[in-house]
Amino acid sequence: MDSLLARLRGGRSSGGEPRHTPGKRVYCVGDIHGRLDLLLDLHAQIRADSEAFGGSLQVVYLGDYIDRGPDSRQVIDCLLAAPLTGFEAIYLLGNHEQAMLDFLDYPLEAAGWLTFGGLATLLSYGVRPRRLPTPEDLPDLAASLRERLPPGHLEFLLGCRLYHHEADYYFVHAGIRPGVALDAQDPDDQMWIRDEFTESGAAHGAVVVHGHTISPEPELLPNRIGIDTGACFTGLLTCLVLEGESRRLIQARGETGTTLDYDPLLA
Ligand SMILES: [Mn+2]
Repeated sequence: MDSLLARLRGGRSSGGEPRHTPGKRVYCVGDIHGRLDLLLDLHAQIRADSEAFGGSLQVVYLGDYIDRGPDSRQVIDCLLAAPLTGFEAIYLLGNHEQAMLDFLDYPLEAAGWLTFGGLATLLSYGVRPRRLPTPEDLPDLAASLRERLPPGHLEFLLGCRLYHHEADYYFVHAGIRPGVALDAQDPDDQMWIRDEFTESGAAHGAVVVHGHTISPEPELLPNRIGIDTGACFTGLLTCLVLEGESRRLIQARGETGTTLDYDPLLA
């Protein structure tokens, strides 16, 4: 009955507006895609914004830290250094991180990664293919990447979580499959789903905060909040700030990105 009521209320478990845990402020960061410049700018803004807050602080990163932009390795280094002192940090897994992990284990089957941003990540780790990779080059490229991963990077990627559900909010990289319970979602949907989720007006039992599908402006809808503003292409990295019933945005703006490819269907 409770969950039925929550569904009817569009993600609110207790009536009224969706709210987060009392006494807590959450900063949720969208898809970074190798834009260290924007991440550093955003962290500085988050530090300044949170200075006077007396409650507990949390930062949730929505995944897609790597690929496309120029500084994938440096972004992971930055996250590993946990520069937001005093914050509980939650790192979610994006489809691009999963694609990199797949490439390390199965270079031939997962070669598609190189065509949707992975080449930029290889370069950031100092792996420089001498030519456009052919199938016979792939095992060596994966081995070189594994060799060059600094200590902690693989562990970081393997430690990323698929979702974080707290109070009236459910954080996930891509989204969820409408009609399936939040605790029964498929990892492929959580990392990859697109239109079936973004075009659904259904109440999901929590407000789903996600990245993955680029929109020029953040989308604050009754059933979901999308904050992938396409940092690597647009130079705009978005952070959603949740506290009680309030929602606001902080954004880092930089130069329009230069990337190795642009296929929004694969973002
Ligand atoms: Mn994605």
